[in-house]
Amino acid sequence: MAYKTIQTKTEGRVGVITLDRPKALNALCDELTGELADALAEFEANEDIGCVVLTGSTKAFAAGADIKELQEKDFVSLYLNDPFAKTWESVARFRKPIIAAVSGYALGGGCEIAMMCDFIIAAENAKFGQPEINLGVMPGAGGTQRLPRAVGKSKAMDMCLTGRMMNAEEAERAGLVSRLVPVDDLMDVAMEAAEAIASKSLPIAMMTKESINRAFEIGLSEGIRFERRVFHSQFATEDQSEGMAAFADKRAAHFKHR
Ligand code: CO8
Repeated sequence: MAYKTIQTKTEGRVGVITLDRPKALNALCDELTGELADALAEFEANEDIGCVVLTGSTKAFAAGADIKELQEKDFVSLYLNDPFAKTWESVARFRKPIIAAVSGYALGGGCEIAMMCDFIIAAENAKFGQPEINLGVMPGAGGTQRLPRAVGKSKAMDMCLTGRMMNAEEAERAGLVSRLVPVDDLMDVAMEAAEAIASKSLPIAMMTKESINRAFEIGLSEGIRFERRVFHSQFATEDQSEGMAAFADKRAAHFKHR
């Protein structure tokens, strides 16, 4: 499908979505969020895709929701028809692994979308922030919930209440990002990670993601019980047989994603 505000491509079993509104620092307007949801649906439906990389430009992953559009909203219109809800759901509930490759600004909804991904690989120039308080609102796409889970209460309060940005080093120290890389290496490193994930069994990778995400929803003993059930069920897959046989035969596994 041809998009206007994003670009998509596939490389092997990896799908890449690049946010592409350079003049507005990839601000998340209605059109872009709609296209992002459509692109994710396409990759979700495509069995040949095993992992997705979501990225922006060198200067901005995304500088937040489009403030010029947000300015026009009122309570009732947002309440009746939140234009972003479909997109947030489509990223947060995306079932395959998805990596955010962040360079430059990841602010407001941009930071929130990055946090909806499974992990964040950041370039050294990355800047994360929830500056909504400067606009007279608070984060509205999971920032007050996912940020404290990622960096703890103190830093989350600091960022959301002062609106200050966190640089890439601080973000890595705080656990918001999994890897910090030079700007020029960002896509190579992200693609390498995505290719590694996509080479594993897709159903097993999806179950792994589902199980880790459960840790943020339920208590420990229920989570362990969930993990054990899913682990047991994996012995019904062809890929479990292949993975263990390949180890015993001292050869590489050839997963069929079945
Ligand atoms: N929305 C719209 N346009 C933007 C945005 C934005 N978020 N960010 C940047 N732009 C535009 C600028 O207006 C400017 O356009 P123009 O050239 O036409 O004036 C262009 O992008 C370049 O921006 P700057 O000139 O400002 O570039 P600088 O390098 O000087 O500054 C900054 C970069 C620091 C990133 C600055 O642009 C900035 O502070 N942007 C706003 C950041 C922000 O406040 N983000 C939070 C937005 S609110 C939000 O995300 C809420 C999400 C929850 C939604 C849930 C809804 C239900």
